[in-house]
Amino acid sequence: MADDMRLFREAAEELRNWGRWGDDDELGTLNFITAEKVTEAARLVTQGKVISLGGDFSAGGPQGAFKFRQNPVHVMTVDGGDASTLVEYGPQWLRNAVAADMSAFFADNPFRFNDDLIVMPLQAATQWDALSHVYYEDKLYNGFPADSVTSFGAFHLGIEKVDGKGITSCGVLLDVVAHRGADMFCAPGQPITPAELDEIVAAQNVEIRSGDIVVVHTGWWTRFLATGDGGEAGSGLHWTCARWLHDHEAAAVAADNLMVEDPDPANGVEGTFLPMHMLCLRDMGLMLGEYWDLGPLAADCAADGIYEFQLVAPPLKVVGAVGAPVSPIAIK
Ligand code: UVW
Repeated sequence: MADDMRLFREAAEELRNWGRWGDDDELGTLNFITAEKVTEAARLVTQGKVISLGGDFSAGGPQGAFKFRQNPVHVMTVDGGDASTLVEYGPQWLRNAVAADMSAFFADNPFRFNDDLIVMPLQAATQWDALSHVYYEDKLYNGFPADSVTSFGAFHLGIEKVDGKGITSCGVLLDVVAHRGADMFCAPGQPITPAELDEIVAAQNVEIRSGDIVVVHTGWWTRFLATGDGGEAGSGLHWTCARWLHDHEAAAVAADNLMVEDPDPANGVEGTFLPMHMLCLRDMGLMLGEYWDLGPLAADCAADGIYEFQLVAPPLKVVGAVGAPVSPIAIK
């Protein structure tokens, strides 16, 4: 049964970090990542293993279920055909315009190259939600006005603002799939509760410390790779996990599913959608990573029993963007 709005309002009051790192702060809980924390993360590298947590950006991506997001459209703008045929056979106007421009490259010259172009929503695949992604009641994180996100982009809390933090820290994988004995996929209707996170922390014999990035394996991406169905909801964190992340001073949270949190309104707060997004992004200033590919990392952690790693996950620095693609890596 959905919780009521009164509980949400109480949580928002208690968890709100506005002013905690100054009135002009645009980093939120990334402030928990100190120089000492970055050094601590580097010390987790002992085996020389590099594990990619990034999904593919391709026409076969997870988009399509929501009409406002599409999969990437990737086209070539220069390829080998241009070198071998365009100069010789292209229509005159094209030869004038392009071939002339490229004659230095293509004529009497062994050098050849390919170029390409991509059109896509910044939220198409593995991504970070910037703090400007979600707001309510006309306010963004730290009280910045919602109308500071304009058709020119976000003047406050754009993704490029996190540049100074990397984003890199200690990552800790919490493997819900293994804990539930699930095959690939945590079924819808069973949100991950704070108590379950505590159980997983105990079972894995790990600790969540200030500045850690919490990485939650639900199995959704592995399931998507197997079925190609990007519309399946699956479960995620119950909205009350926002408090758990707050109490552990997590720097950020990432998961392998669509929204990190459980999207089922029956498990949320009656009268609103995605309450954990609202609390994390707008009240706490805590970024959400979505569509991460966590299958290989989970397999590796199960094999060596080590669930902590150096996480390196810098978003693409798109100025004013409210989210950005990322190809995170875990290094052990
Ligand atoms: C919304 O919150 C609308 O999207 P996302 O799941 O990408 O954060």
